[in-house]
Amino acid sequence: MPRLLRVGAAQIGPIYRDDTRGEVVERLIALMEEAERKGVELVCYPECALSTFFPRYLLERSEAERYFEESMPNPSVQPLFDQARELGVGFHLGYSELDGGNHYNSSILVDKEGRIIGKYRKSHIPGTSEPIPGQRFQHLERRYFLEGDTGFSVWDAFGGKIGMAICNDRRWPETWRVLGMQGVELVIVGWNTPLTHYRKGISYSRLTEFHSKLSLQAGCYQNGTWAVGVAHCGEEEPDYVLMGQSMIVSPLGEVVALSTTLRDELISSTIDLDAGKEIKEGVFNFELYRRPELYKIISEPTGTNPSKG
Ligand code: ING
Repeated sequence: MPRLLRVGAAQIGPIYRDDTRGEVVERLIALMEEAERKGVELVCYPECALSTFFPRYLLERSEAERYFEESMPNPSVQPLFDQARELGVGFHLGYSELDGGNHYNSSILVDKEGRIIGKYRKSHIPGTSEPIPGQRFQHLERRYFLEGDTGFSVWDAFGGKIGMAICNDRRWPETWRVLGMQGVELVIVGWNTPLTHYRKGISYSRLTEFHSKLSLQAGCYQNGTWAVGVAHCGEEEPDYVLMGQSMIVSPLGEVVALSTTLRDELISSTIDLDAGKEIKEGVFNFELYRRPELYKIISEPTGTNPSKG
């Protein structure tokens, strides 16, 4: 009997600088209601799903603070938790977390009763902590967020083994392998990825969407896991466009659902959580084929060619 789970990627279009939490939560609830009508059991919202993607700005600390959640849930997002419990739908939510004075780029996994069953804090924080001179938009995640201290975990939930990653994490094979070693069957990863790379003139800007898809397809195939990738996307202000391409990817690396807009958009699929079994027992039978004694260098801080920064 296949272990079926109906999942949805609830892509969020532009959230403008002065949009209130209440306005955003209404949009999240509308997507959850659409998902429930389509039989979705687990709705996945993106990274930083409650506010504009503020790391593009150089802000005073007091201004930046307004984008952080001091508790989760809290009065602004409680309606989302209530609606989820009412509809019997679980969800994933990315948000900016303030915890004891520390600022993290975080995500939670919430069950169908509205209980938080897992929290993850983004490990790979891209961008810079100081603005790059002469650039109209910045990518100051390293100014606003600490590197996550949770590491990568897998939770027994929704009838399977669910893991979380956030945005830049998807680009690092270590993310996927650490989850894969824990038997992950579904990785949920939200993102805010500027279509025009935050460093001007970068050679790979033109490949932004390709590299996102490549990262998910490779991660899924090489670890025999499903992934729901979900974008916070669209033109959040003139000339600042975040990519979409929310997608659901199978353990064989196939894209089974793909968003086609840069707006609020739900894509969904009924996934078989056993679909990765054959490849995990075949090509990627870790116990039989892996050679960890040869891999030690990848747990070192840098390889033989440390980056010049
Ligand atoms: N955003 C981007 C991401 O990793 C980035 C940063 C963009 C890195 C393009 C490399 C290339 O998708 C976040 N929020 O991590």
